[in-house]
Amino acid sequence: MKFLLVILFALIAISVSSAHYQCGRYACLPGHSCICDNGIFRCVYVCEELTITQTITDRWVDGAEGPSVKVSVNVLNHTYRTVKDILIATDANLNAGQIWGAHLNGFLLDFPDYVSIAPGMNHTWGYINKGNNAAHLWVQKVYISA
Ligand SMILES: *[C@@H]1O[C@H](CO)[C@@H](O)[C@H](O)[C@H]1NC(C)=O
Ligand SMILES: CC(=O)N[C@H]1CO[C@H](CO)[C@@H](O)[C@@H]1O
Repeated sequence: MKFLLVILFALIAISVSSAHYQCGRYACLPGHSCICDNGIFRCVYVCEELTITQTITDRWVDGAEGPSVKVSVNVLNHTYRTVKDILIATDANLNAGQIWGAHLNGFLLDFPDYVSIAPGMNHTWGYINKGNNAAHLWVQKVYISA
């Protein structure tokens, strides 16, 4: 019985941690962005610091697979400081083999360690999505240096 309770609590802990995610000592709600500004963490609903612009550059229909789109994504730094450690979330089932310039881990995308975006500059990456539309993407986490 005690053993079962331990398992139950472990399962609750797992489900809570997948719904919320850690942002310094805060837990952000799904769909919010964690911003670490010079060591200060905060959860925001609209991430004005980084803007994601998606452009569909190609589309095709494969007999068995149906429609697909090729999407180019610009991540624009809207701050006056350099940003790095960017984590972008999606709710789409992207294929890790059909993404360039970013790395997929479950429903999160990150970038090689050397990627940082200077003020007013973009980081461009891309992916292929099933269907006729670009995937829903949002900023999950960003670090703004001092
Ligand atoms: C960054 O991306 C935006 C949106 O696609 C574009 O309007 C802008 O010209 C780009 N800026 C640079 C410096 O590439
Ligand atoms: C669109 C754009 O360039 N936004 C801001 C990005 O950062 C630069 C410089 O830090 C600002 O001047 C821009 O307004």
